Amino acid sequence: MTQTPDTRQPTGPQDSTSVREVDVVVIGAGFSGMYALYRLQSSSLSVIGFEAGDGVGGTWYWNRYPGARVDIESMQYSYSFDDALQQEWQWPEHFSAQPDLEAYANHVADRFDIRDMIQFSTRVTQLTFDEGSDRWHVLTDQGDRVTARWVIAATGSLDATNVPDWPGLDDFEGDWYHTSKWPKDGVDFTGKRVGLIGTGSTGIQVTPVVAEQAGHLTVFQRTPNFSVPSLNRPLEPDYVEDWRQNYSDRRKEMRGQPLLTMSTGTGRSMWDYTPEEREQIMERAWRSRNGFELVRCFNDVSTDIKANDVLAEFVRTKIRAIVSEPDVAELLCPKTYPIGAKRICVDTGYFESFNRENVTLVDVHTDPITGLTPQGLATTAATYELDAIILATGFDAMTGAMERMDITGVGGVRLQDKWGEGPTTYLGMVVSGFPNLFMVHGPHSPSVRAQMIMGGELQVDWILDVIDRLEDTQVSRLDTTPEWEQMWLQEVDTAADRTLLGQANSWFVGANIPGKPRVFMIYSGGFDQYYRHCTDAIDNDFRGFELSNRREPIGDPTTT
Ligand code: NA7
Repeated sequence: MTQTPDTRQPTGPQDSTSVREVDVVVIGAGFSGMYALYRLQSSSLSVIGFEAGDGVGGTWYWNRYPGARVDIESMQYSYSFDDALQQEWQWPEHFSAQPDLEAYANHVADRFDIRDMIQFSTRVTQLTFDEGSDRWHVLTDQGDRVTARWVIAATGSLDATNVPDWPGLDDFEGDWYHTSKWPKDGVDFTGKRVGLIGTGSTGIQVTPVVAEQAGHLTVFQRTPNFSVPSLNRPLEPDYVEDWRQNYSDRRKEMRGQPLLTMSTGTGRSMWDYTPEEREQIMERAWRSRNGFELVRCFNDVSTDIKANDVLAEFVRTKIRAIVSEPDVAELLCPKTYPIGAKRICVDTGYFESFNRENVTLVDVHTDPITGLTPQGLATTAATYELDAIILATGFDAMTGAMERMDITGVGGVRLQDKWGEGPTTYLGMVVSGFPNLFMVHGPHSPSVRAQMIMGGELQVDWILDVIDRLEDTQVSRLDTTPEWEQMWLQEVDTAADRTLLGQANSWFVGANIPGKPRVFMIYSGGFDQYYRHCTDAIDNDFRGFELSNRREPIGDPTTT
């Protein structure tokens, strides 16, 4: 896999002896990191942003695989902080493709002069807390040494790639690609025998596009997924105008919603309706072009297994109607977990792809992959000759990005060790023993269980409000305690227990990574509730936090 070097940014290694001092380091220039930098522009704090990629956009910079597209409506999946921006930006389609999202990120970076605040092609490799000065010492892979009073890790929920530990990967004589590290120049699969492993949101988006190009596409499926047709199309001018005229009210409404999106559901129980009425409502939702809103057409689908079964069977019936070969259709029907317990996918012709002559589905649940060979891939049942392999195998989600940085907090404790049995946080944003370090979309926050651009804005607003208040009162250290982490863990578990989310082996519970502790990693009580917890904590005299001031001269623990 190759990445094209970016010549736009001067990012060479720094003089390894010089240590830069700033007030705030922001890690990551995805949508949340960019918003943090934008907000910090107007503060008196000095700031530097580090970004591993050579451009802005985060998830939408890295995930440039064929078919990459967001599963939330474009008019909603955008920043809300600036009305002029939302009035002027023109989304081409109802569900935006990766190039449009990346273009939007670049537009925002230029429009608000954010780019100069970021050092690109620079990965933060080490964070060490200096207890003497209450500062973080930050090292990068470019040799930068920076100290900061505050660190905002906007490193994303889905950044650390999961490449399964199969024997033979290095011996494979063809090319292999992980979808989230896709070459910038694209890949030409014309006439090739391509293997695609993984049928999550990503694999489901890749399949129809690569099927059009490849000589033959073999899809290796371990677990089938529920997917709804996006019915994507160009945005109609009247629709856009309507949104523009009502943006302010709609954003307000979205902020009060659990998923930070406009709800199109009935808001009522499935059992309030006759079977015929239910069928009509589900059919309307299937054709509604509102993506995963299907799971919200009744308010008990995510909590009542019987209601869930009815909707799941509705989708299975759709799959059986689309896929002409009954055995293949049956294999594509999810039956082992409730609908919505894994994030439901939104596709463009996924199930239809299996009606093509050049697409084959292979069940690697029954016959698992045993490894790669020089010529292709082997399962316990057969071998497959392939010219190229696409890994749509997902991420070491939620904790991976943080754990892959070497983070050492108070008393020399490493974050990886502290999280050995699963992550602990307070409000999904801070970790006890790791003072002055904030995470955006971190474990135990709503993360992907809400519209992530607006969720990121709200978390960043909260973080900067905290920093502002502490700066005013000369507090140099903000920490939380293990007791408050346990309280929040309980809150996360209680919210999850009210739903059916725990019944799937998904990355929500870390089940996709062998050996990862199985704990619920996402706050699923709704962003509206979540934010109430966050603001209440500040309003109640920083409930759950320990504040202190022990600012002393700066040492440099990385040199000792
Ligand atoms: P996901 O949803 O984690 O999907 C990864 C897929 O890869 C899934 O089908 C996995 O099967 C499969 N997988 C992973 N490891 C293996 C091995 N060892 N063998 C066979 N198959 C494997 O990642 P995505 O990138 O699709 O989507 C991530 C999020 O992005 C998504 O939820 C949206 O929020 C956007 P499994 O289901 O674990 O059996």
